[in-house]
Amino acid sequence: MQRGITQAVAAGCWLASKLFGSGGSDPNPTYAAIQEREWAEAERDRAIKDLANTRAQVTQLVQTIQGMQNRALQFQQDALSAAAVAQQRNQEQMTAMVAAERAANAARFAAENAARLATEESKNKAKEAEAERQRTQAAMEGARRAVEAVQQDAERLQRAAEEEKKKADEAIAGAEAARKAAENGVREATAAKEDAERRLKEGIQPVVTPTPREILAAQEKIQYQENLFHFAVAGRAGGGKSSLVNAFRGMSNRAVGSARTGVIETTLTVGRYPDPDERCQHVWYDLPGAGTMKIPDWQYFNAQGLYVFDCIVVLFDNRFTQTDIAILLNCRRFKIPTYIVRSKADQHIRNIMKEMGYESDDENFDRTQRSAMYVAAREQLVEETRRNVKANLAEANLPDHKVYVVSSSCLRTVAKGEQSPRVIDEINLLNDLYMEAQARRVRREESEGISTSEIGPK
Ligand SMILES: Nc1nc2c(ncn2[C@@H]2O[C@H](COP(=O)(O)OP(=O)(O)OP(=O)(O)O)[C@@H](O)[C@H]2O)c(=O)[nH]1
Ligand SMILES: [Mg+2]
Repeated sequence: MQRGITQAVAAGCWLASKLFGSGGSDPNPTYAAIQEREWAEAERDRAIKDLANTRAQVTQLVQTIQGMQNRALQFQQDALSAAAVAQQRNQEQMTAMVAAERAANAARFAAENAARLATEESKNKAKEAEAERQRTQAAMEGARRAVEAVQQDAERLQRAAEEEKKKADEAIAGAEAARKAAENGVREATAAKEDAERRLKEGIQPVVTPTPREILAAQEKIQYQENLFHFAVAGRAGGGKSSLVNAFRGMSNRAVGSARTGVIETTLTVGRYPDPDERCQHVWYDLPGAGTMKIPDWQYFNAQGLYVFDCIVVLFDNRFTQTDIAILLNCRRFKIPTYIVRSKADQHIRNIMKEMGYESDDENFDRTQRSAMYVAAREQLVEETRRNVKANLAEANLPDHKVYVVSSSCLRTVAKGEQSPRVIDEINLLNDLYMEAQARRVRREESEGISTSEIGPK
């Protein structure tokens, strides 16, 4: 625009200069010059006009440009403001972004850290897991070896057990054989025992005959003297033998020099007790009890050397037994005078009275009733005793024999020459024994001259 205006002005000026010359006027212009001049002037006016128009246009343009510039400026300012705002926002966004980035970085760092820690932890855990796995594997290996060892042990034990079982079976078989052999032995022994008992019952004497040497030894043992009469009291253990010997000698069981007595197996060796009355020349022998574990029944006679005594009192307490029968059979074989005596009559009578209903502390029983009962009990005792012994003797094929029922206390009283209201057979027994001794003395005097070495079974 500016350049157009300038060119229009320059063209008008050139035209004017052409028409009017520079500095000098033609005093007689021609018509052509006048027309040219007028054309130039018209051109000049038109150019001026154009110039004015152009100037107006330029002004308008300038204004428009200014308006546009203003608007552009405004736009620019707005843009600047917007840019500032945008920049502000951008700044804020940047700040936010920076913060976000920082946060992201922090988060990433934290995440990385956590991841690293987690990785380390997982690595550690993996290591621990590996160590644990190795430990477990080692433990499993140990357990497997232990199981193998146990299995081997079990197999070994099984083999040992089988071996032991085999041995045990063999031992059982051996034991069974031994048991059968033992049973056979027992059967044979029982048969032999039964045979011996049967033979005893049938009166067959045991085939045990003492030699002259044994007889002499037995005589020496009891200090046998030809001028003395040797009484032995034999029988089952606890029957009252020692008490009877003491009673024969007129002594109580507690007296000094008396034979020892008691409720358990008391007399274990033969006791020699001379009668206190030297005139009668009796010697009493207290024997150990028969039928104990130490000496069986059938050995008793020979074991105690009973074959050397002049007279044997077979004493029993409650039952007349096979033991007593065995002694009697041997006495018969050796022709030794025997006296069957039942002891403890006082005790047995008391027991029978109790069975009859008597109670010692019962006031309903007066003296007369008590005496009557005592007599009845005594009769019962004597009668039952004799009947029982008789039956047993008969069963053993022995001849009937008198039975003396005595109590040691009463016998002691009588032996001392005193009287007793409770006498049963005590006086008879003493008399018969003395008579026996007397008869032997007579026999000895008749057979004077027979040497001691010839004394043997009578
Ligand atoms: N009531 C009463 N008891 C008697 C009688 N005889 C003996 N006793 C008692 O019976 C028990 C045994 O008497 P002992 O004389 O030792 O009998 P034992 O036969 O010599 O005994 P062992 O030597 O062991 O074989 C003792 O407590 C005596 O007091 C009796 O006639 N009447
Ligand atoms: Mg005794």
